[in-house]
Amino acid sequence: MLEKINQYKNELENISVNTQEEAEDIRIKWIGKKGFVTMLFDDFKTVPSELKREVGQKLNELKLLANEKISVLKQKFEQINTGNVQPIDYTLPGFPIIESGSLHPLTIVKNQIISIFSKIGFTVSEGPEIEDDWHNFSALNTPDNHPARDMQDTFYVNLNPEMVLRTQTSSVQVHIMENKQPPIRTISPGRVYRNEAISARAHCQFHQVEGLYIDEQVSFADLKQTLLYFAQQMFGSDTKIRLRPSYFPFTEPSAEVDISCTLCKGDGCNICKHTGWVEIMGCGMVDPQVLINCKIDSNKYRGFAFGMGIERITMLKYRIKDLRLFFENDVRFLKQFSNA
Ligand code: 2NM
Repeated sequence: MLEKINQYKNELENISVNTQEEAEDIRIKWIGKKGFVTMLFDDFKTVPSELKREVGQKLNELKLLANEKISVLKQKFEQINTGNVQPIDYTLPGFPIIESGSLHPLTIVKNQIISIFSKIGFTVSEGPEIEDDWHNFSALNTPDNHPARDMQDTFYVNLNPEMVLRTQTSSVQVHIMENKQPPIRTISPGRVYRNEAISARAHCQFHQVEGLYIDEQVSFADLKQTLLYFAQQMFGSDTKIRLRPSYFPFTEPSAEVDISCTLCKGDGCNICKHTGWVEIMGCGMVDPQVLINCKIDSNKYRGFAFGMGIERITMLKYRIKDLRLFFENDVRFLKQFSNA
């Protein structure tokens, strides 16, 4: 009998079925009323009493094995019938996994600039990208013969000398000054266009934030402190600024603003071309003629203004070496800003 039990055990191990019906046949054949296992239990009566203990134990093992094997065979088809081939793990992420997008680095930095200036009372103003000559040039004291108007720099719309793609967002501020009396404290972020050959350092489209503050007692010292505040918020509290005399048609005096090189802390590196300083924007006191052009009393009011390229600030902040990356929308580039 022990031999038979062992033989049955081996047979059981090797059973496989292809249909639910086959599985049911196996059940009847093994543990049904006249099944192998059931019959063995009947035969148990004939086992000599000194062997009953050992044979009984083996027989029970065989019964367990048979029950287990048959329940596994049956389960296979129950799962297929209900469509649950495998138990569901509810903790797994959904499928297909939908990748979430991220903000463009220029948007991240633009938002940061807006946030920095809004803390000191600047509002945000926006305006059209297609402008007339007055708002883009004439009101800003840029005379007819000024090189900035040259065909090489400015995109004219349908070659109409009156309509241009704005070359700077100061055009937005002309609208503001025309429509609102001081105090004015606003920044204008937006896209601008210049007819330049595309390279690592130049593009025919880029983004600016220009700032304007007009009130009765606005001074150059206010301008300097505002720019220092901005530079330290943007690049860290140990950042220094330096102003160099410059020229813009719409400001007098005018200056270029440098920050101490964030990379080498002034020691000299490639980014600052070993000077310890990097240029980040232009600024100046609004030329009284610009105020007059916009119907603001230039005896009563004064203002400062500044303008920066968002690309430039972003390149410095994230050490990006090629301007073209901002406009190619290569996800391998964009992905890197998903945590920013
Ligand atoms: C700059 C540099 C200096 C500027 C001037 C004005 C306005 F409208 F008030 F005249 N807005 N922005 C300005 C001044 C822009 O960008 C390099």
